[in-house]
Amino acid sequence: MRIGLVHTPMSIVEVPERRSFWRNFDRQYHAAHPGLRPMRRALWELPHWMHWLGGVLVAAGYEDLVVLDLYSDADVVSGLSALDVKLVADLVARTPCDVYLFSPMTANLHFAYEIARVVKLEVPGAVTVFGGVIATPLNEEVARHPSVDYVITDRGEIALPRLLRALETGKGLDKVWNLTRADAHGVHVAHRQYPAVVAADLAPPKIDLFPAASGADLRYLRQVYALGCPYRCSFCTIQTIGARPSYFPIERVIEEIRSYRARYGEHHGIYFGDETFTLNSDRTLALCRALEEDGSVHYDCQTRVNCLRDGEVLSAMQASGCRWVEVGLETGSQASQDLHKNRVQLTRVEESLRRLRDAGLATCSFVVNGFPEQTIDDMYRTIEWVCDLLARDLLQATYLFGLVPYPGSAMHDQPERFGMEILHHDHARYHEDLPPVFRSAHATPDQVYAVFLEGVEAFGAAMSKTPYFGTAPSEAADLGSFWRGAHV
Ligand code: B12
Ligand code: SF4
Repeated sequence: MRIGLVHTPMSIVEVPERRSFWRNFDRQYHAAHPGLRPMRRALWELPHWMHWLGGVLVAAGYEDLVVLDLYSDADVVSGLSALDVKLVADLVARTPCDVYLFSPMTANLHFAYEIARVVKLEVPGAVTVFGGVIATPLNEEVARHPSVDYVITDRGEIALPRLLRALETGKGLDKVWNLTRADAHGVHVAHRQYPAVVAADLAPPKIDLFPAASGADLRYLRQVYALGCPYRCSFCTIQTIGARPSYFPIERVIEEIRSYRARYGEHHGIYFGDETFTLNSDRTLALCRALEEDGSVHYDCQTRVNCLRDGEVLSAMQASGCRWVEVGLETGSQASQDLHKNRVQLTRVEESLRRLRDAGLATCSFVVNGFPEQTIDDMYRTIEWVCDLLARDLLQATYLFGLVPYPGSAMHDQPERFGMEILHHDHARYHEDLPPVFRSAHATPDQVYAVFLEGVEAFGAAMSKTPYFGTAPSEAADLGSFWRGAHV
């Protein structure tokens, strides 16, 4: 059985204010990452789910795997929803498979449908299977799409090989769990769930899915130490990965890093994909010790600002090669923190950021514009606050995104609880660089978007500062084409 893994492209939203934002963001990033090479094409990172489930498939005896990369081909998409169907059809026709796997996000679900439609035309008889962060909460809707045969909800490690076996043998489809499918009689949802496979029991990833030359298209290599997050932020949709972090053995983490670098480039840094890298000090310290001993790894990670109080952990991170820490600040309003992001005390943020900086760690924040309980003035206050943190070198860089109530998030499922009126379900416009898809009592989508654009401009200007860590690349330096395009 030949299995195609489809890397669905993202739409392109041109926001002129983003140009200098990303340019200055990138200068800060390069300064903190000496030796970083610009990406040849913006693949950004390897699609993790493919390597992860690819490993599971190989372990189950399905070795004939092929990637259809429509993501890094700059010509496939123009604008929000125009897909070059001919290019897609050519690729699909050149890559006939028995089964095609899709893992779209919300904002590119429409592209995945369109590609599945082309698959059905070009390779009659091929089966399409959807899974992941949007197919899970919208399982019934996705299964009803005429070009989708099966939806696997939640974790896919057990369900996917069982589905493939049932398709191969023509038997036992009704015994596959985590499965949704539609036929002339309606939608059928399996009523049972497989347990999540603990990290230590997972098959090793299939490293070599992409050609080695794709290493030139990557910003970094993603590695997971712990999968899962115990917090419940109202806007987050990580329900597919579980609430209780499950840790990979440290030897396996180091081994995977070596294997990925051996294929895609020894120069690559690592991005630790753990939602909260510093959640458990003992665990983090154990990994840092192993990384320091190895001595060849430099890495980025992300965490929550309330999980940064242990000075020993911060020193160990610095000593083990950590160069860049991303923290979710989201908003400068304590009332919003309490509503959407439990356990973050704004009065302690500066202290945590100072501790990071003084430990020698560059810090970048995630900021979200447009929480529904906020007035326009509240939103401006967040922007001023973050600009001030940047100016005082407590932050080296920041992201800014518009709030999107993604299906699967608490906000989407109970908008009234948050004072939101969701205006439409055109998911192509569920995009963090576009006007909000909801209205609140305090602001219209246009008003919120105007603040967002000003925020992008203000943050871009604030990031033009001289870097606190490292040296900014010269104006003439080739940073690649990353900052010229859209990145959401
Ligand atoms: C890696 C990652 C990225 C990477 C790569 C994404 C990619 N296309 O490969 C990058 C950095 C590019 C990225 C960007 C963005 N991302 Co992102 N990203 C993630 C992240 C952190 C990890 C995904 C992952 O690898 N998880 C580990 C794997 C094992 O879990 P998994 O993907 O859920 O897969 C399991 C199951 O879901 C299932 N499964 C998944 N796919 C499939 C497919 C089939 C066929 C089957 C059977 C099963 C199956 O089986 C897997 C194993 O159990 C997630 C958060 C998270 N922790 O999941 C956000 C997440 C997916 N991203 C998100 C968002 C919003 C974005 C951005 C729009 C953010 C932004 N403002 O820039 C951009 C999109 C930009 C772009 N141009 O692509 C949201 C998605 C929201 C949504 N519901 O649509 C998430 C969930 C984060 C969040 N907190 O809400 N992202
Ligand atoms: S936003 Fe981060 S901390 Fe909050 S639930 Fe999602 S992964 Fe966890």
